[in-house]
Amino acid sequence: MSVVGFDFGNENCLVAVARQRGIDVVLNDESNRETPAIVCFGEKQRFIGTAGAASTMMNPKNSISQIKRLVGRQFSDPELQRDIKSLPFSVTEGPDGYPLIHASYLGEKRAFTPTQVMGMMLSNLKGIAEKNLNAAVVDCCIGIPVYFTDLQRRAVLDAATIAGLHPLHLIHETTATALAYGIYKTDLPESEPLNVAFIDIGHASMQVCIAGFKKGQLKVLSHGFDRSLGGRDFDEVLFNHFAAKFKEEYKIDVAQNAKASLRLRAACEKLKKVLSANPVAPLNIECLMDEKDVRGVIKREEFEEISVPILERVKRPLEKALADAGLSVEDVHMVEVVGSGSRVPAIIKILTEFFGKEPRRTMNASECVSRGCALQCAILSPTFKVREFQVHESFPFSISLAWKGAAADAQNGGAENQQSTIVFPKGNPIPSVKALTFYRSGTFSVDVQYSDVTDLQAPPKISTYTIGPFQSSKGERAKVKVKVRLTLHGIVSVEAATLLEEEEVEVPVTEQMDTDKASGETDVNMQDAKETSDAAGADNGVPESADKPVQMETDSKAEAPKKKVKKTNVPLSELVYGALQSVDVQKAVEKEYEMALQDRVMEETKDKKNAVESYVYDMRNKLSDKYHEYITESEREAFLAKLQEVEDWLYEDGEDETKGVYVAKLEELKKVGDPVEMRFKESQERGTVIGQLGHCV
Ligand code: ATP
Ligand code: K
Ligand code: MG
Repeated sequence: MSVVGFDFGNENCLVAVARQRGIDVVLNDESNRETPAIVCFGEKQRFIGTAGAASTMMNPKNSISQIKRLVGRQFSDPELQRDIKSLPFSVTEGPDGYPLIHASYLGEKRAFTPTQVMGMMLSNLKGIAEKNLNAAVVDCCIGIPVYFTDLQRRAVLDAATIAGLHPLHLIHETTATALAYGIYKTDLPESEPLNVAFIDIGHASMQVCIAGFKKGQLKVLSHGFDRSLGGRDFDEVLFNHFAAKFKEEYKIDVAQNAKASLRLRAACEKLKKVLSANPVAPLNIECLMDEKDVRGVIKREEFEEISVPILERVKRPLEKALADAGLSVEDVHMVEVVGSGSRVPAIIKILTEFFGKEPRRTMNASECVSRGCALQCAILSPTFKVREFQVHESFPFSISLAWKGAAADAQNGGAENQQSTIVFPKGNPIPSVKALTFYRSGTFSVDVQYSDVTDLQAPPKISTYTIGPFQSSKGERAKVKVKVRLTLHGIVSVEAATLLEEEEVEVPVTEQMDTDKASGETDVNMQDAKETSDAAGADNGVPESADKPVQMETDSKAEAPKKKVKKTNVPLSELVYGALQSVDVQKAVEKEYEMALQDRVMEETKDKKNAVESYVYDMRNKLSDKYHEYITESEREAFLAKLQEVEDWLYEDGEDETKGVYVAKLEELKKVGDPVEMRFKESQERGTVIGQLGHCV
């Protein structure tokens, strides 16, 4: 199995692989460690990553970026609405209420889902890993922002499927960073934990994670985030500043021109980076718009002044993470800053003030997420031996199960009889399984939903499960145990429903325990189930006839069933709101295969064309040099003429030919050239032999 970690960023992606000697961030085809998250659709093929970024300026409308902002979000999402305003490509609402990305591909107007485009990017990253490992890559860990909703997490999994990847673990980016930080530390305390705050400011968002480290383990204490606070917001501030300035000075409205906007935004990003290291920075763009060259300059102080509305927001996620961890600033022993967006000095100033200590940059700020992902993958892989290190992850949201009360079940109507209970409270360990017991006489449904959406920008309802049909032997309300799982990816689903029927047979208590173990639940999970019943304060003693339709699973020993329990699986159907159907994912897999094939054919065609071109140049040189003696004058003249003819053809009729045509053309030239080459080689060999003989004498 492959051990690979992917950091899929809004702007930059990184690939880390595990090798026997450690974790390496690998280089892409262009020898860069960072690969831009861009897919550019062309007339003949796609350009992905660095190649995509190179095409952006020439083909802005078909260069898709900021994919991470678009996946798993409804079109009406206000954040998405804000984001698409500054994107150079077209995004519209699809029939399902989710966004569609439009691009011209192979000369046709095409629409793609954000998940599909993310799949293209992941497929490119997979290729980078494969080239470096020289092996197929399927198993991997992918970093995701902690604020990703259930649907966004599912979208990442679908995108991975489209790319032919199998993520073992979608891991929160800041947790990956914490893992990469802690696993190498040999001096972690035995008892009192070392509390470290990790702050990641990327291109579009900010994440905070406070973790407690002890020997051999880390425990995530809390998460904080601002989904829309990152490096690009500073670019936008500068963009608006200069756009207004240029309107006044040069009478041009950059915002009205897609290409000029793109160029100004790119220049502002550069300017921002210069300002991170210098007190003042210039901005010059030639021929920005209406043939006008523009110039500007800004001081860091002024930049910080106009950025106040953004900078003011940095504190909130910090406060929240601290409060949720139940710590005061003095309890935070270390502050680690990562993410390239955090290089803005004003941010560091705020962090220093807040924590009362200098934040540190001991991690590789751009690589730590991918490294942590690869480490996590290595931990999960049986083929790698990794130092014992446990990660106790904490879930950032509260998840409830909601259902209609038993009265509704008894056909009394009454939608008002809606009930719900929190199954996974915020801070719940990941992964986790909990069981709830329902008393019902027929098919019923439960909704999985967020308990609180104030921190989220998502509809509360995640999914609906219909449970049934089932039959109770006594014709009374049957006892149905519903198992809910919070997966390693932070996705919640109802996993199974079991009809429990008691039979009047005396069995020892221990056997009951054994059956539970045999059902595959781990000890941790059993413990979690017990925990819920305490936390939610479920009535353990409610008699079965009570109107209370649901009961949290209690300790199986407390129930002390002296009777044998017959267990029957109850059918379950799942509806996840906004998620792709598996047939659609399958279709997307096929489409991706087709597009990848087209890309490969085009790459090969280019290679074959290049081969013809270099043969022409190479042979021409050799004919006037080392092959000169091995071809007659007239033959040489004819061959040179032929080479010239092919060169001209390459720039005219042969500019845009198929792979087969270039292959044939090369063969045609080689038919003339090979004999010459042969004669040359033969004489060289003879020469060598003679030389050696001569030497011997
Ligand atoms: P995200 O974490 O939001 O998914 P990402 O991981 O792609 O995005 P990073 O690569 O961590 O983001 O950061 C990219 C951002 O950092 C960009 O906005 C870029 O302009 C900014 N940036 C890079 N270098 C500097 C610098 N020297 N000074 C200021 N900002 C910088
Ligand atoms: K990144
Ligand atoms: Mg990042």
